[in-house]
Amino acid sequence: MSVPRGLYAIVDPDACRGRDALEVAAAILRGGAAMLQLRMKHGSDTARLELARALASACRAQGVPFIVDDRLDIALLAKADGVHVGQDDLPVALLSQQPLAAGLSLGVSTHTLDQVRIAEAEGAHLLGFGPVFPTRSKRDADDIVGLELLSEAASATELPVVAIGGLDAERAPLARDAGAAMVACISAICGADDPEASARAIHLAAGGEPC
Ligand code: 3NM
Repeated sequence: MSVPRGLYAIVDPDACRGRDALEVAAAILRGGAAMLQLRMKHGSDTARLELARALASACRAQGVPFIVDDRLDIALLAKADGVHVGQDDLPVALLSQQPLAAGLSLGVSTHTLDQVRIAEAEGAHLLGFGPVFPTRSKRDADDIVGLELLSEAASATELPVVAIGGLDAERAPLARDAGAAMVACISAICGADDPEASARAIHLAAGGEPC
């Protein structure tokens, strides 16, 4: 999968202010997103799979790669394009050797330069790096990495680095200038009054192609 530029939209039903996550995602896709990830920490697996399938179909219709957070099983059942894991989730060293995951894009959350180098060596295809700015969307967030370390991370790897944590349209150009291939957001899009307009502004500010 080639890696586009712009907004890496993370759809988290908990961040949608009570609105339907699929409708919020549809608005985000209309605004423009280079990739879209489902992050669903609460709810049943039935609900998770149902939403993943619906999002996979909406993303496919727009030609936007669809990624599932944490869960290889849900990613496979929903025919997603990839799976994203954190440092305490399924190890990318295993996923990259696992025939079941062959063909899936493997993303890994990293927070230090060592983690960047290790994830690349273990077979990741794309790296999240953060939190670049303070975030309220992740309870157990690591220490703030800042723009300087983001720039070092982008230089330390051949892989595309996705900046995450506290990003919005104003900060997206800073992350792009620091070397981020994409800018990931939860609250600035899912929690926005107008998710479509917000996605469009961030996608363009992050260097994405107008859609
Ligand atoms: N991962 P918002 S920060 C899911 O640093 C997540 O790896 C992070 O949400 C990391 O755009 C984060 O609302 C939350 O700040 C990002």
